[in-house]
Amino acid sequence: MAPIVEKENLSALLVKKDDLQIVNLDIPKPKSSQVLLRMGPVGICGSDVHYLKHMQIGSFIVKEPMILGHESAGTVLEVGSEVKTLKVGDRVAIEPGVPCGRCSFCVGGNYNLCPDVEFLATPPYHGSLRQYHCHEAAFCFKLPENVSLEEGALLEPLSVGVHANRKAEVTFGDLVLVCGAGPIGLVNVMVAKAAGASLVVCTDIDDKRLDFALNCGSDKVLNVRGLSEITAAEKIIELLQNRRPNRVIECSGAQSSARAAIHAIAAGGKMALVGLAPSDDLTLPMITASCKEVSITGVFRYANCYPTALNLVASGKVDVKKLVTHRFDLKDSIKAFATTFNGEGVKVVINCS
Ligand code: NAD
Ligand code: 572
Ligand code: ZN
Repeated sequence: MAPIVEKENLSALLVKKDDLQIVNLDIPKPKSSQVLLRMGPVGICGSDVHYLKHMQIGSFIVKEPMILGHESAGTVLEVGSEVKTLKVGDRVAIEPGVPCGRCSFCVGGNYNLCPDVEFLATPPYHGSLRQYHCHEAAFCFKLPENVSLEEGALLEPLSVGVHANRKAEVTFGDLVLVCGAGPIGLVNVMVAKAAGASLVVCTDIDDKRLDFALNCGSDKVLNVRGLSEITAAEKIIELLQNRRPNRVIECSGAQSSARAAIHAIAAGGKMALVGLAPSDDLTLPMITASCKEVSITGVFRYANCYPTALNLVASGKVDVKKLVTHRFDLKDSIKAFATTFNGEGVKVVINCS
Protein backbone atom coordinates (compact mmCIF):
# COMPACT_ATOMS: atom_id res chain seq x y z
CA MET A 1 0.00 0.00 0.00
CA ALA A 2 1.41 3.42 -1.01
CA PRO A 3 2.09 5.62 2.01
CA ILE A 4 0.28 8.95 2.13
CA VAL A 5 2.99 11.51 2.71
CA GLU A 6 0.93 14.67 2.56
CA LYS A 7 -1.15 15.57 5.61
CA GLU A 8 -3.30 18.24 4.01
CA ASN A 9 -6.63 17.67 2.38
CA LEU A 10 -7.32 21.06 0.84
CA SER A 11 -11.00 21.23 -0.10
CA ALA A 12 -13.21 23.81 -1.87
CA LEU A 13 -15.87 24.36 0.78
CA LEU A 14 -19.04 26.37 0.13
CA VAL A 15 -19.45 28.08 3.51
CA LYS A 16 -22.23 30.56 2.77
CA LYS A 17 -23.74 32.35 -0.22
CA ASP A 18 -20.94 33.52 -2.56
CA ASP A 19 -18.34 32.38 -0.01
CA LEU A 20 -16.14 29.55 -1.25
CA GLN A 21 -13.13 28.83 0.95
CA ILE A 22 -10.14 26.56 0.46
CA VAL A 23 -9.87 24.79 3.80
CA ASN A 24 -7.84 21.93 5.16
CA LEU A 25 -10.04 18.99 6.24
CA ASP A 26 -9.20 15.51 7.50
CA ILE A 27 -8.21 12.86 4.99
CA PRO A 28 -11.14 10.41 5.08
CA LYS A 29 -10.68 6.67 5.64
CA PRO A 30 -12.24 4.32 3.08
CA LYS A 31 -15.02 1.97 4.19
CA SER A 32 -14.55 -1.69 3.25
CA SER A 33 -16.38 -1.18 -0.09
CA GLN A 34 -14.63 2.11 -0.89
CA VAL A 35 -11.37 3.40 -2.29
CA LEU A 36 -9.41 6.43 -1.14
CA LEU A 37 -8.54 8.60 -4.13
CA ARG A 38 -5.92 11.27 -4.71
CA MET A 39 -8.10 13.64 -6.67
CA GLY A 40 -7.07 14.92 -10.09
CA PRO A 41 -9.18 17.18 -12.31
CA VAL A 42 -12.67 18.31 -11.31
CA GLY A 43 -14.90 20.10 -13.84
CA ILE A 44 -17.13 22.94 -12.69
CA CYS A 45 -20.79 22.26 -13.45
CA GLY A 46 -23.55 24.87 -13.65
CA SER A 47 -25.07 23.34 -10.53
CA ASP A 48 -21.88 24.02 -8.51
CA VAL A 49 -22.05 27.69 -9.52
CA HIS A 50 -25.78 27.78 -8.76
CA TYR A 51 -25.21 26.46 -5.23
CA LEU A 52 -22.42 29.04 -4.75
CA LYS A 53 -24.68 31.90 -5.81
CA HIS A 54 -28.02 30.77 -4.30
CA MET A 55 -27.27 28.00 -1.70
CA GLN A 56 -30.14 26.04 -3.24
CA ILE A 57 -31.49 24.37 -6.37
CA GLY A 58 -35.23 23.69 -6.13
CA SER A 59 -35.82 21.79 -2.90
CA PHE A 60 -32.11 20.99 -2.40
CA ILE A 61 -30.89 23.52 0.16
CA VAL A 62 -27.32 23.89 1.44
CA LYS A 63 -27.84 23.99 5.22
CA GLU A 64 -24.29 23.06 6.27
CA PRO A 65 -20.98 23.97 4.61
CA MET A 66 -20.62 21.70 1.56
CA ILE A 67 -17.63 20.73 -0.58
CA LEU A 68 -18.48 21.37 -4.25
CA GLY A 69 -17.66 19.32 -7.36
CA HIS A 70 -19.03 16.18 -8.99
CA GLU A 71 -17.27 15.92 -12.38
CA SER A 72 -14.10 14.19 -11.24
CA ALA A 73 -11.37 11.62 -11.59
CA GLY A 74 -8.51 10.46 -9.40
CA THR A 75 -5.91 7.85 -8.61
CA VAL A 76 -6.44 5.01 -6.13
CA LEU A 77 -4.28 5.40 -3.01
CA GLU A 78 -5.88 2.80 -0.76
CA VAL A 79 -8.53 0.09 -1.21
CA GLY A 80 -11.10 -1.06 1.33
CA SER A 81 -10.90 -4.67 2.55
CA GLU A 82 -13.73 -5.93 0.29
CA VAL A 83 -12.62 -4.20 -2.90
CA LYS A 84 -11.51 -6.70 -5.54
CA THR A 85 -11.95 -4.65 -8.74
CA LEU A 86 -9.37 -1.88 -8.22
CA LYS A 87 -5.80 -1.65 -6.99
CA VAL A 88 -3.48 1.08 -5.76
CA GLY A 89 -2.31 3.24 -8.67
CA ASP A 90 -5.40 2.68 -10.86
CA ARG A 91 -6.67 5.88 -12.46
CA VAL A 92 -10.46 6.09 -12.29
CA ALA A 93 -13.41 8.23 -13.36
CA ILE A 94 -15.86 8.80 -10.50
CA GLU A 95 -19.57 8.31 -11.12
CA PRO A 96 -20.91 10.77 -8.53
CA GLY A 97 -24.30 9.24 -7.67
CA VAL A 98 -24.25 6.20 -5.39
CA PRO A 99 -27.78 4.75 -5.18
CA CYS A 100 -29.16 2.48 -2.45
CA GLY A 101 -29.00 -0.63 -4.68
CA ARG A 102 -32.12 -2.12 -3.08
CA CYS A 103 -35.19 -0.08 -4.08
CA SER A 104 -37.39 -0.97 -7.07
CA PHE A 105 -35.68 1.68 -9.24
CA CYS A 106 -32.22 0.32 -8.46
CA VAL A 107 -33.28 -3.29 -8.93
CA GLY A 108 -35.07 -2.34 -12.18
CA GLY A 109 -31.91 -0.72 -13.58
CA ASN A 110 -33.08 2.90 -13.35
CA TYR A 111 -30.83 3.68 -10.41
CA ASN A 112 -30.75 7.36 -11.39
CA LEU A 113 -34.29 7.55 -10.00
CA CYS A 114 -33.35 6.05 -6.59
CA PRO A 115 -34.88 8.35 -3.96
CA ASP A 116 -31.97 7.67 -1.61
CA VAL A 117 -29.13 8.31 -4.04
CA GLU A 118 -26.12 10.02 -2.49
CA PHE A 119 -24.94 12.39 -5.19
CA LEU A 120 -21.72 14.37 -4.79
CA ALA A 121 -22.20 18.09 -4.10
CA THR A 122 -25.96 17.77 -3.80
CA PRO A 123 -26.96 18.64 -0.23
CA PRO A 124 -26.53 17.04 2.25
CA TYR A 125 -23.60 15.25 0.54
CA HIS A 126 -20.14 16.72 0.05
CA GLY A 127 -18.55 16.81 -3.39
CA SER A 128 -15.13 15.79 -4.62
CA LEU A 129 -13.37 19.15 -5.17
CA ARG A 130 -10.65 18.24 -2.69
CA GLN A 131 -7.27 16.57 -2.60
CA TYR A 132 -8.47 13.28 -1.08
CA HIS A 133 -11.88 11.70 -1.41
CA CYS A 134 -13.37 8.27 -0.62
CA HIS A 135 -15.83 6.73 -3.09
CA GLU A 136 -17.64 3.42 -3.56
CA ALA A 137 -15.38 1.23 -5.73
CA ALA A 138 -18.40 0.05 -7.75
CA PHE A 139 -18.86 3.63 -8.96
CA CYS A 140 -15.23 4.12 -9.97
CA PHE A 141 -14.33 3.25 -13.57
CA LYS A 142 -10.75 2.29 -14.34
CA LEU A 143 -9.34 4.37 -17.19
CA PRO A 144 -7.30 2.73 -19.94
CA GLU A 145 -3.84 4.20 -20.66
CA ASN A 146 -5.07 6.24 -23.62
CA VAL A 147 -7.68 8.11 -21.55
CA SER A 148 -6.44 11.00 -19.41
CA LEU A 149 -7.73 11.86 -15.93
CA GLU A 150 -9.22 15.05 -17.40
CA GLU A 151 -11.18 13.01 -19.94
CA GLY A 152 -12.19 10.76 -17.05
CA ALA A 153 -13.66 13.75 -15.19
CA LEU A 154 -15.55 14.79 -18.32
CA LEU A 155 -17.23 11.38 -18.54
CA GLU A 156 -19.73 12.88 -16.09
CA PRO A 157 -21.31 15.48 -18.41
CA LEU A 158 -20.73 13.07 -21.33
CA SER A 159 -22.87 10.51 -19.49
CA VAL A 160 -25.71 13.05 -19.40
CA GLY A 161 -25.37 13.19 -23.20
CA VAL A 162 -25.35 9.39 -23.52
CA HIS A 163 -28.46 9.07 -21.35
CA ALA A 164 -30.36 11.85 -23.16
CA ASN A 165 -29.54 10.40 -26.59
CA ARG A 166 -30.70 6.98 -25.36
CA LYS A 167 -33.93 8.44 -23.97
CA ALA A 168 -34.59 10.28 -27.26
CA GLU A 169 -33.67 7.04 -29.12
CA VAL A 170 -31.22 8.80 -31.44
CA THR A 171 -29.89 6.46 -34.12
CA PHE A 172 -28.45 6.29 -37.69
CA GLY A 173 -29.86 8.78 -40.16
CA ASP A 174 -31.75 10.86 -37.60
CA LEU A 175 -32.28 14.60 -37.98
CA VAL A 176 -31.46 15.93 -34.52
CA LEU A 177 -32.15 19.32 -33.00
CA VAL A 178 -30.06 20.13 -29.93
CA CYS A 179 -31.30 23.29 -28.18
CA GLY A 180 -28.64 25.13 -26.15
CA ALA A 181 -24.88 25.00 -26.77
CA GLY A 182 -23.65 24.98 -23.18
CA PRO A 183 -21.53 22.04 -22.01
CA ILE A 184 -24.60 19.80 -21.85
CA GLY A 185 -25.88 20.74 -25.33
CA LEU A 186 -22.36 20.22 -26.69
CA VAL A 187 -21.97 16.71 -25.26
CA ASN A 188 -25.36 15.89 -26.73
CA VAL A 189 -24.20 17.11 -30.16
CA MET A 190 -21.10 14.91 -29.87
CA VAL A 191 -23.05 11.82 -28.80
CA ALA A 192 -25.75 12.31 -31.48
CA LYS A 193 -23.07 12.43 -34.20
CA ALA A 194 -21.33 9.38 -32.70
CA ALA A 195 -24.71 7.58 -32.69
CA GLY A 196 -25.02 8.15 -36.45
CA ALA A 197 -27.30 11.18 -36.70
CA SER A 198 -27.13 12.38 -40.30
CA LEU A 199 -27.69 16.05 -39.51
CA VAL A 200 -27.48 17.90 -36.20
CA VAL A 201 -28.72 21.47 -35.82
CA CYS A 202 -27.80 23.28 -32.62
CA THR A 203 -29.43 26.48 -31.38
CA ASP A 204 -28.33 29.09 -28.89
CA ILE A 205 -28.60 32.84 -28.33
CA ASP A 206 -24.82 33.32 -28.17
CA ASP A 207 -22.69 33.17 -31.33
CA LYS A 208 -19.54 32.16 -29.44
CA ARG A 209 -21.31 29.09 -28.08
CA LEU A 210 -22.61 28.29 -31.57
CA ASP A 211 -19.03 28.41 -32.94
CA PHE A 212 -18.18 25.90 -30.26
CA ALA A 213 -21.07 23.70 -31.38
CA LEU A 214 -19.70 23.68 -34.96
CA ASN A 215 -16.31 22.65 -33.55
CA CYS A 216 -18.04 19.85 -31.61
CA GLY A 217 -19.56 18.39 -34.78
CA SER A 218 -22.85 20.22 -35.22
CA ASP A 219 -23.66 20.37 -38.95
CA LYS A 220 -25.69 23.57 -38.72
CA VAL A 221 -26.28 26.20 -36.04
CA LEU A 222 -28.95 28.82 -35.49
CA ASN A 223 -28.94 31.90 -33.29
CA VAL A 224 -32.53 32.15 -32.07
CA ARG A 225 -32.09 35.43 -30.17
CA GLY A 226 -35.07 37.69 -30.87
CA LEU A 227 -36.84 35.13 -33.06
CA SER A 228 -40.45 34.18 -32.36
CA GLU A 229 -41.02 30.50 -31.57
CA ILE A 230 -42.65 29.95 -34.96
CA THR A 231 -39.87 31.74 -36.87
CA ALA A 232 -37.24 29.75 -34.98
CA ALA A 233 -39.07 26.53 -35.90
CA GLU A 234 -39.28 27.57 -39.57
CA LYS A 235 -35.56 28.37 -39.69
CA ILE A 236 -34.66 25.04 -38.08
CA ILE A 237 -36.69 23.24 -40.77
CA GLU A 238 -34.99 25.31 -43.51
CA LEU A 239 -31.56 24.33 -42.17
CA LEU A 240 -32.61 20.68 -42.43
CA GLN A 241 -33.41 21.17 -46.17
CA ASN A 242 -37.13 21.49 -45.54
CA ARG A 243 -37.31 18.49 -43.23
CA ARG A 244 -38.39 18.49 -39.61
CA PRO A 245 -36.11 17.10 -36.88
CA ASN A 246 -37.34 13.67 -35.77
CA ARG A 247 -35.34 13.89 -32.55
CA VAL A 248 -34.95 16.86 -30.19
CA ILE A 249 -32.71 17.17 -27.16
CA GLU A 250 -33.59 20.33 -25.24
CA CYS A 251 -30.58 21.51 -23.21
CA SER A 252 -31.24 25.22 -22.65
CA GLY A 253 -33.98 25.06 -20.01
CA ALA A 254 -35.61 28.06 -21.75
CA GLN A 255 -39.35 27.81 -22.25
CA SER A 256 -39.27 29.56 -25.65
CA SER A 257 -36.71 27.01 -26.83
CA ALA A 258 -38.76 23.98 -25.77
CA ARG A 259 -41.87 25.54 -27.35
CA ALA A 260 -40.08 26.25 -30.66
CA ALA A 261 -38.82 22.66 -30.66
CA ILE A 262 -42.37 21.30 -30.38
CA HIS A 263 -43.39 23.48 -33.33
CA ALA A 264 -40.41 22.23 -35.34
CA ILE A 265 -40.44 18.52 -34.54
CA ALA A 266 -41.72 15.91 -37.02
CA ALA A 267 -44.90 13.94 -36.36
CA GLY A 268 -44.03 10.86 -34.37
CA GLY A 269 -40.85 12.56 -33.15
CA LYS A 270 -39.17 12.07 -29.80
CA MET A 271 -38.02 14.89 -27.55
CA ALA A 272 -35.85 14.64 -24.43
CA LEU A 273 -36.02 17.45 -21.88
CA VAL A 274 -32.57 17.79 -20.33
CA GLY A 275 -32.58 21.52 -19.50
CA LEU A 276 -34.06 22.01 -16.06
CA ALA A 277 -34.62 25.32 -14.38
CA PRO A 278 -36.32 24.00 -11.23
CA SER A 279 -37.64 27.43 -10.25
CA ASP A 280 -39.32 28.15 -13.63
CA ASP A 281 -41.77 25.49 -14.76
CA LEU A 282 -42.42 25.11 -18.50
CA THR A 283 -45.69 25.84 -20.29
CA LEU A 284 -45.60 23.88 -23.54
CA PRO A 285 -47.95 23.67 -26.58
CA MET A 286 -49.24 20.22 -25.63
CA ILE A 287 -52.11 20.16 -28.15
CA THR A 288 -49.60 20.58 -30.99
CA ALA A 289 -47.40 17.92 -29.38
CA SER A 290 -50.33 15.57 -28.99
CA CYS A 291 -51.67 16.01 -32.56
CA LYS A 292 -48.17 15.13 -33.84
CA GLU A 293 -47.94 12.20 -31.39
CA VAL A 294 -44.68 13.60 -30.04
CA SER A 295 -43.15 11.52 -27.25
CA ILE A 296 -41.67 13.82 -24.62
CA THR A 297 -39.39 12.25 -22.04
CA GLY A 298 -37.69 13.60 -18.97
CA VAL A 299 -33.98 13.09 -18.39
CA PHE A 300 -32.61 12.81 -14.87
CA ARG A 301 -28.84 12.43 -14.76
CA TYR A 302 -27.99 8.93 -16.10
CA ALA A 303 -27.83 5.23 -15.31
CA ASN A 304 -25.45 2.66 -16.77
CA CYS A 305 -23.89 5.31 -19.02
CA TYR A 306 -20.28 5.57 -17.74
CA PRO A 307 -19.05 2.46 -19.60
CA THR A 308 -20.49 3.75 -22.89
CA ALA A 309 -19.14 7.27 -22.30
CA LEU A 310 -15.71 5.75 -21.59
CA ASN A 311 -15.84 3.64 -24.76
CA LEU A 312 -16.78 6.70 -26.84
CA VAL A 313 -13.70 8.54 -25.54
CA ALA A 314 -11.28 5.57 -25.58
CA SER A 315 -12.23 4.70 -29.16
CA GLY A 316 -11.76 8.30 -30.31
CA LYS A 317 -15.40 8.65 -31.41
CA VAL A 318 -15.88 11.57 -29.04
CA ASP A 319 -13.20 14.15 -28.22
CA VAL A 320 -14.50 15.47 -24.93
CA LYS A 321 -11.32 17.55 -24.27
CA LYS A 322 -12.63 20.06 -26.81
CA LEU A 323 -15.00 21.35 -24.14
CA VAL A 324 -12.22 22.57 -21.85
CA THR A 325 -11.50 26.30 -22.18
CA HIS A 326 -9.82 27.02 -18.83
CA ARG A 327 -7.72 25.15 -16.29
CA PHE A 328 -6.94 26.26 -12.70
CA ASP A 329 -5.20 24.87 -9.62
CA LEU A 330 -7.30 24.05 -6.55
CA LYS A 331 -5.89 27.08 -4.69
CA ASP A 332 -7.34 29.29 -7.47
CA SER A 333 -10.85 27.78 -7.27
CA ILE A 334 -12.48 31.15 -6.59
CA LYS A 335 -11.08 32.51 -9.89
CA ALA A 336 -12.20 29.31 -11.62
CA PHE A 337 -15.78 29.74 -10.39
CA ALA A 338 -15.76 33.41 -11.42
CA THR A 339 -14.68 32.37 -14.93
CA THR A 340 -17.69 30.05 -15.24
CA PHE A 341 -20.08 32.50 -13.59
CA ASN A 342 -18.98 35.33 -15.91
CA GLY A 343 -19.68 33.12 -18.92
CA GLU A 344 -16.05 33.42 -20.08
CA GLY A 345 -15.53 29.75 -20.77
CA VAL A 346 -17.36 26.58 -21.64
CA LYS A 347 -15.87 23.93 -19.35
CA VAL A 348 -13.57 25.10 -16.58
CA VAL A 349 -11.47 22.39 -14.91
CA ILE A 350 -9.77 22.61 -11.52
CA ASN A 351 -6.76 20.43 -10.85
CA CYS A 352 -6.57 19.14 -7.27
CA SER A 353 -3.19 17.44 -7.47
P1 NAD B 1 -25.51 26.44 -19.69
O1 NAD B 1 -26.26 27.51 -18.98
O2 NAD B 1 -24.04 26.56 -19.82
O3 NAD B 1 -26.09 26.27 -21.17
C1 NAD B 1 -27.37 26.64 -21.56
C2 NAD B 1 -27.26 27.28 -22.93
O4 NAD B 1 -28.57 27.57 -23.40
C3 NAD B 1 -26.47 28.58 -22.91
O5 NAD B 1 -25.41 28.54 -23.86
C4 NAD B 1 -27.52 29.63 -23.27
O6 NAD B 1 -26.99 30.70 -24.02
C5 NAD B 1 -28.50 28.80 -24.09
N1 NAD B 1 -29.83 29.37 -24.23
C6 NAD B 1 -30.49 30.22 -23.41
N2 NAD B 1 -31.69 30.54 -23.92
C7 NAD B 1 -31.81 29.85 -25.07
C8 NAD B 1 -32.83 29.73 -26.05
N3 NAD B 1 -33.97 30.41 -25.93
N4 NAD B 1 -32.62 28.91 -27.11
C9 NAD B 1 -31.46 28.22 -27.23
N5 NAD B 1 -30.45 28.30 -26.33
C10 NAD B 1 -30.63 29.09 -25.27
O7 NAD B 1 -25.88 25.10 -18.96
P2 NAD B 1 -25.39 23.59 -19.17
O8 NAD B 1 -24.38 23.25 -18.14
O9 NAD B 1 -25.07 23.33 -20.59
O10 NAD B 1 -26.73 22.82 -18.75
C11 NAD B 1 -27.87 22.98 -19.53
C12 NAD B 1 -29.13 22.63 -18.77
O11 NAD B 1 -29.14 21.25 -18.49
C13 NAD B 1 -29.30 23.34 -17.41
O12 NAD B 1 -30.67 23.69 -17.28
C14 NAD B 1 -28.95 22.25 -16.41
O13 NAD B 1 -29.57 22.42 -15.16
C15 NAD B 1 -29.48 21.04 -17.12
N6 NAD B 1 -28.93 19.77 -16.71
C16 NAD B 1 -29.83 18.78 -16.53
C17 NAD B 1 -29.40 17.52 -16.23
C18 NAD B 1 -30.41 16.46 -16.08
O14 NAD B 1 -30.09 15.43 -15.49
N7 NAD B 1 -31.61 16.63 -16.61
C19 NAD B 1 -28.03 17.26 -16.07
C20 NAD B 1 -27.13 18.30 -16.26
C21 NAD B 1 -27.59 19.56 -16.58
O1 572 C 1 -24.31 16.32 -13.67
C1 572 C 1 -25.45 16.15 -12.97
C2 572 C 1 -26.24 17.40 -13.01
N1 572 C 1 -27.53 17.35 -12.87
C3 572 C 1 -28.23 18.49 -12.94
C4 572 C 1 -27.60 19.69 -13.17
C5 572 C 1 -26.23 19.67 -13.29
N2 572 C 1 -25.54 18.53 -13.20
N3 572 C 1 -29.58 18.40 -12.80
C6 572 C 1 -30.41 19.59 -12.75
C7 572 C 1 -30.80 19.83 -11.34
N4 572 C 1 -31.40 18.64 -10.78
S1 572 C 1 -32.28 18.79 -9.43
O2 572 C 1 -33.13 17.66 -9.32
N5 572 C 1 -31.24 18.76 -8.15
C8 572 C 1 -30.57 19.90 -7.77
C9 572 C 1 -30.96 17.55 -7.53
O3 572 C 1 -32.93 20.05 -9.46
C10 572 C 1 -30.65 17.39 -10.92
C11 572 C 1 -30.24 17.20 -12.35
ZN1 ZN D 1 -23.43 18.42 -13.32
